[in-house]
Amino acid sequence: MPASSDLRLGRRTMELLEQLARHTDEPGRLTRLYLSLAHRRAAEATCVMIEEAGLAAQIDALGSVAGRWDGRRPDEPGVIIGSHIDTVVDAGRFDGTLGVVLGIVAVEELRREGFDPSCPIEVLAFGDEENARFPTNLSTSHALAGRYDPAWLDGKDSGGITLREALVSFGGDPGGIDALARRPGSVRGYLEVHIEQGPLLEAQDRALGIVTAINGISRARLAVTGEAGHAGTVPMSMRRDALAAAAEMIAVVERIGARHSETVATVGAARVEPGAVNVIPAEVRWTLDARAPDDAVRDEMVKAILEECEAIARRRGVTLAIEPTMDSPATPMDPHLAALLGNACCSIGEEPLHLASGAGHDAVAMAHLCPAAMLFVRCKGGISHNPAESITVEDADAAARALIESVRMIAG
Ligand code: HGY
Ligand code: MN
Ligand code: MN
Repeated sequence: MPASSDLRLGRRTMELLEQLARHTDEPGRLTRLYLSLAHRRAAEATCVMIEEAGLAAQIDALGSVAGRWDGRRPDEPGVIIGSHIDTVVDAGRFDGTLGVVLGIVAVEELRREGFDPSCPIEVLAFGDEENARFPTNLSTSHALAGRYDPAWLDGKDSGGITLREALVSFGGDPGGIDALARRPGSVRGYLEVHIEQGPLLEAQDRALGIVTAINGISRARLAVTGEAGHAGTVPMSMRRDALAAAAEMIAVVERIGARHSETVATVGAARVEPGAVNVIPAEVRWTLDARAPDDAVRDEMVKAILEECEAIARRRGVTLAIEPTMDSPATPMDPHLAALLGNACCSIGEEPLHLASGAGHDAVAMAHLCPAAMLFVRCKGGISHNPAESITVEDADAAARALIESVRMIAG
């Protein structure tokens, strides 16, 4: 399938992404956290886009948007095309949302061509993939896989609001979560298209990639507690400075994360209390994100980091509280579905690169329900989680055509 005439599919993709990028919680930059007002607006807009593509659509009990095309045999196991519309803080417009929009563009094009699928086709816009607001782990896609952890409802955001409270304010329904679980065997496959968020496709001059496996992720919230004091009067030897202790610990995270070429470890957020120029810091709350393709290596890395941090706390006379918030296993993609995606790429003349994903995705949760596979799209400089995130209209067009061919192969 050659490039669509004047890159129509790529342009349509960029147009829908532009519309969704307007829904932000922070004027001047794109921040759309789970269950925020911007998430509500984006979910409503996505619902309209899916309905305008000719599918029935609704916002589910957890705030995900689900569109459905019954096809010739509605009771057959169907295919789900999905990704997420929540974002990190100060995000790019492509992470997650690209995969939802390409699902919409694909069904629009297939319906325009008069395609009559042999099984249902669904488009899913998950709402909590970044887990950037609450201590959750892919909660909205895990719900479809029947693996929602009720404890997530009691998790609190930085403002002390529980997920349950935010869900009710959003218009969701904590009582409707169990009903979201799909019967095993009811979905024949999950396809997710996502920007690579890394530099390999660009380095190898490939537009598209096939994900072999998704790295495992450990996350935790940590709190170092020392003692506030006067910056001018307390001798250095008598301090229990929470920030100096945290700084030493953060250097440990970087050093141990760098030990293996395949491991990464990041402290993405830190908050100092009371946070005044002339007060010795009393408390520092910070986050840990540690990843590896091998779970045993990841567990060993996290254990080494926490042991050294606890030794620093003892030596400095401060306390260290550790709240694990995520343990997401390394997840291989389904080889058959991945091969089908690869054939679809080749059928449009785009030889794909096969690569692992350092980023987490809803496909990790969906792999518990059904065969899952991911198609990566080249992004400029591999930049992501950054407003400079970008793809070309040509690559968007290629991704749309590869996805359309994949759906034809599965549901033709
Ligand atoms: O953090 C991640 O890997 C993804 O962007 N949620
Ligand atoms: Mn993502
Ligand atoms: Mn992300």
